Amino acid sequence: MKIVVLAGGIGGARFLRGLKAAAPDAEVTVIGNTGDDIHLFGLKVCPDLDTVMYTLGGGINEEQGWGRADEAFKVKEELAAYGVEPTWFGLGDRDFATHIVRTQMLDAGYPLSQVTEALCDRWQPGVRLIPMTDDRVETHVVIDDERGKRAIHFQEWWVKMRASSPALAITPVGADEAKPAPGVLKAIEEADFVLLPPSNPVVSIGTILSIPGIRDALKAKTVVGVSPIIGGAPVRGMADACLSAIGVETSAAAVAGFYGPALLSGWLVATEDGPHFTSPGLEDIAVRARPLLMSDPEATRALAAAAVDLAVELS
Ligand code: GDP
Ligand code: FO1
Ligand code: CA
Repeated sequence: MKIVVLAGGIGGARFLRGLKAAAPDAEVTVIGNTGDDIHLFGLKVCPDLDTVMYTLGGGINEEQGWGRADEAFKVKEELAAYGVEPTWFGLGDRDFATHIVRTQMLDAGYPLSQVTEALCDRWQPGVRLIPMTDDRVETHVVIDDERGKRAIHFQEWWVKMRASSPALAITPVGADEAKPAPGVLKAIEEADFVLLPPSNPVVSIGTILSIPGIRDALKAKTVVGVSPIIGGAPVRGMADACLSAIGVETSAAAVAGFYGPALLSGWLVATEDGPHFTSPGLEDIAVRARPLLMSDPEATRALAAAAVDLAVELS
């Protein structure tokens, strides 16, 4: 069985861990979001790719969901002592090594997809991890605060400001001219079905779908998604602030509507949301209510198994 998964960071990575347990023999290709990427201290940082790689490779900080386990912050302290900005983004010493290797290879001329493959040689995530594109795409957020109306990098809005200023717009800068990375369209074409984990619909899945060619390639496929929204709120993080920015309500039904029936064949909502799920215009999407909390390995496996079962049923 060949499965393609579009993934952001924590939600995507945890779902993938469940999928590996639910379908151990499947060949899984992960198309990772790179809109969160940022250049810091001369280094290229790819938070969502690293979160998937570390989570599946056993190197993640489990409590936090991002960054390395057993981490230290000596380099960060030294940079702060020099007064070097930014100080609001916490790169750990172990994590720094990943960004140094990545930047060195990019500077030598390797595309991000090959660099990611090389990093995965160490981590052996058990899936093929491909960035959505080798081109530079960065999500920017337009805000209007006491300093005026301006666009800032997504990480500044998310990490530094904790989304405290409402986003007037969220844009994947560079996406229009970007091409899917080598292997992305072929993996979709060859897949038995495609899964959308409970990743952020706007800045994770939405960004991947903004790369020309990817959404169209998915139209020919059975696509099953898992709602990141339970009972009208994101399970963690501030996805509601992203959904508000694009005028989409924070509910499982509204996210299904945002993806739309042209993309989604099946949609898993939380058990408690099942009875309230009304979907005018979405009658063609097969909706199933299941426990959606990835609270422990067994619950996560069962969730991924439910997504696979629905995809097999609809294929
Ligand atoms: P990020 O890139 O690290 O923000 O991670 P993703 O975009 O992959 O996923 C973030 C989304 O995961 C958030 O909107 C959460 O609501 C969702 N999420 C996190 N844990 C769970 C869970 O246990 N169940 C469900 N259904 N969604 C979850
Ligand atoms: N998130 C934070 O809230 N604060 C941080 O200092 C931070 C550092 C960081 C370093 C490496 C990395 O891969 C991820 C990091 N994240 C941090 C998480 C991450 O940037 C965001 O949660 C996502 O990009 C949003 O999806
Ligand atoms: Ca992300």
